[in-house]
Amino acid sequence: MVAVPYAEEGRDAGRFEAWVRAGRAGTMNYLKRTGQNPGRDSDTEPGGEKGPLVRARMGIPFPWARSAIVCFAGYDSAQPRSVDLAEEGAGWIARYAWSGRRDAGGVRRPSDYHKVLLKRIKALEARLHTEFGEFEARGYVDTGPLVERALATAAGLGWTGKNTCLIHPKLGSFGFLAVLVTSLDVEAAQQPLRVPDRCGSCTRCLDACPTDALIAPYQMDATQCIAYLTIEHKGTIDAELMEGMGRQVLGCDICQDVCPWNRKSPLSGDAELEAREELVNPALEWLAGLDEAEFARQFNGSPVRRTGFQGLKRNVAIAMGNSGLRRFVPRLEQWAEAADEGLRTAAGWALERLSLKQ
Ligand code: B12
Ligand code: SF4
Ligand code: SF4
Repeated sequence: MVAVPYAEEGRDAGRFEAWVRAGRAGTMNYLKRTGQNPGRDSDTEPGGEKGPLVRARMGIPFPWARSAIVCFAGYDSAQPRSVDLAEEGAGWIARYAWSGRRDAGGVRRPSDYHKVLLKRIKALEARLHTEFGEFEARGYVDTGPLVERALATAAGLGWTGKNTCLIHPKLGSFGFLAVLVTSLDVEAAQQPLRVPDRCGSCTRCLDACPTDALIAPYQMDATQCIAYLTIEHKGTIDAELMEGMGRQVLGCDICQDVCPWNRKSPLSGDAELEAREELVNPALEWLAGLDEAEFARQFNGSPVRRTGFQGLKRNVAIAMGNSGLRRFVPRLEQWAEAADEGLRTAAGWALERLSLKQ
């Protein structure tokens, strides 16, 4: 639990503003909303309104806030890393998106950390109301108007690594953040100690990032990050970035998989966030062959849903181009005629790349 505004809020607000104004947020317009009209997109967009960025300071969206409870929920599992050798023709879906839970009949269904953790944050809020009575509160997992990693660092959960992830000294960085903003006061004596930066002279994440998205230690240009390209970016992907995307079809774990702080991170064992084995090193052929109904069956209620049916195919086409495997040519030829421009362009690029590799 940390009092808000926390001591380093001004510094963090400056970093966030500089990042957005430098264009690092790409098309993620929700990050650019301004204070005067939080419902609209940024003053950095043509026609947008001037004013402070809503997310930069807690006092803008939550003028009543006095404290925040920040939770870290580990999601590492006993599965391979994206940087390990994999079978020929395998793609990669990021670890956070593999999750599933068993229903009453024992069948594993997709689960999504947003929903799973929000339910827990709401349960925590209900318990606090029983103890402290009436107060204002809002719970968020990922989608709230706040910079969760900055808040988690202030709450003493870990440090911001050079890969920009929040690293917990014992649990590593494979963890989700969940926040409960409250109007409850915290005593000064209860303020958490900050965890010092333990990256030292290591630069593994910067060296391993295949698209050079980590432009400097602690700084990412999201427009070059594979997680952004495969999930957030709609339509056509810049051809210059496609080769670096390798076999990642949804999200990217590379800068965390090479991090020494994740070598011994404990396995989560969370029954609502179990790894769905079929999504670990998934065969590109399998993903390519999913029709819309099967896509919905596999991914409704899963974070994979966010990229959409066409988006996933586009990403698979790029991974096929990077595979060096000629057996994907017929599928790519079919996609090269697709109505969807993003998919068509990716398939055309992949065919060219495979022909160059002959
Ligand atoms: C937008 C977003 C993205 C974007 C941009 C990521 C980015 N680095 O900014 C994209 C789509 C690329 C992305 C990718 C991923 N994301 Co994301 N994302 C977010 C989101 C919604 C906002 C992040 C944001 O505000 N970015 C703006 C930058 C400026 O803020 P920041 O990254 O927190 O940066 C801080 C540091 O960089 C630091 N800083 C800046 N300069 C300097 C200089 C020094 C010297 C120091 C010490 C620090 C420092 O200060 C900044 C602000 O305080 C948050 C949820 C939220 N509401 O906060 C989740 C969140 C950050 N994402 C998360 C996850 C899990 C991921 C992925 C792992 C998913 C995946 N496997 O594909 C990757 C990780 C990639 C990476 N290396 O960060 C988790 C991170 C958990 C953790 N342990 O860190 C979050 C917190 C969601 C959650 N609730 O769990 N994400
Ligand atoms: S998630 Fe992947 S692309 Fe993004 S910074 Fe890390 S290694 Fe680079
Ligand atoms: S790989 Fe090294 S530099 Fe990067 S976050 Fe981990 S410890 Fe820090």
